[in-house]
Amino acid sequence: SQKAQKKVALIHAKFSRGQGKPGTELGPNYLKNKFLVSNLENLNHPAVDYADLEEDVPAHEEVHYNHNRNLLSTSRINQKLSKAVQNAISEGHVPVLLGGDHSLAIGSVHGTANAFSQIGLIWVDAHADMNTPLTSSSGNLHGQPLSFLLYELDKYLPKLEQFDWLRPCLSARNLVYIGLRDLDPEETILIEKYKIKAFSMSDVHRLGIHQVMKETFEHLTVNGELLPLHVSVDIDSLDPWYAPATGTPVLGGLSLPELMFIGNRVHETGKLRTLDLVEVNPLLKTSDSDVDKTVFSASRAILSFFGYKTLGTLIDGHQVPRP
Ligand code: 5AB
Ligand code: MN
Ligand code: MN
Ligand code: MN
Repeated sequence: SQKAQKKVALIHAKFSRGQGKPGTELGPNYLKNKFLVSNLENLNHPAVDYADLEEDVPAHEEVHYNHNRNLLSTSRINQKLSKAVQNAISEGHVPVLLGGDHSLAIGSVHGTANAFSQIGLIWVDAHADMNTPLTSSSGNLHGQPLSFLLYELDKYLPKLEQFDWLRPCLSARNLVYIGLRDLDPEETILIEKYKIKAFSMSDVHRLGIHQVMKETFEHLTVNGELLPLHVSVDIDSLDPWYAPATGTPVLGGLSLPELMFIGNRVHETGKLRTLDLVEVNPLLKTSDSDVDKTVFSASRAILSFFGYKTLGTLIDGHQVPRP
């Protein structure tokens, strides 16, 4: 029988104020389904409900900065999230953030970064999420988490007293993007200026996902050892064929098998420390099958990071019956 493996600490984050479309706060209730939980159990990574976070700032108390909305609620939930992630890791679990919008990566990555001396961050997304409050055209914080996290971008941030608790915690050198295909002009400048490792969809086609992962792990290896990994999966990294129910879909994305390949390769390294699955919005649908498809894809994507393969899983003690 297999040795006991880490538990998955599910962190439910019912939050949508990092962007303008209601619905991502419903994500956790859809993502924590029977298929996910029973398969995690079969994979020897049983799930525990670890934390339940929600937006708790009345709309009239929200703080805005120029056109950037909802700084107070975004700061507060991320501060709690960072603590939950750090606690879960210190108890020996692998936290899995069920979002919620991608502004939640501020707290999630901050938590992982503060639990280890150095981490590698793999950001799987159609977007670079590296705007600052000064470059963002939308004013949505879900397009800005990395500007709050990277040491190199600190000098571009205005002073925001709501985020007093937050210090940058990640070097641009330790970030790898996969799936990019919709960047804002300043994001392209920053990726170039700080030589950030970025695999666009075009790179995925040129190299193939196998080579992309090989180079990703090479890049995140320091002194011969792969860094502890935080993987932040935005469901819009997938092509809208696989994940239509999301706020900012972009054509020409990853296939579900490609995303599951990423997950399987990460699982094989044994270095996954935290996983985010964000931006599922069950209200953005033209039919119920749009939600089913998106949740199906998201569940399989999460499971792939814990060893779920299309070939199936060997269950402890399970036998083929004889007559
Ligand atoms: B997501 C855009 N760059 O800043 C912006 O879904 C889109 O977390 C951001 O990747 C998309 O508003 C944020 C235009
Ligand atoms: Mn995105
Ligand atoms: Mn994103
Ligand atoms: Mn495992």
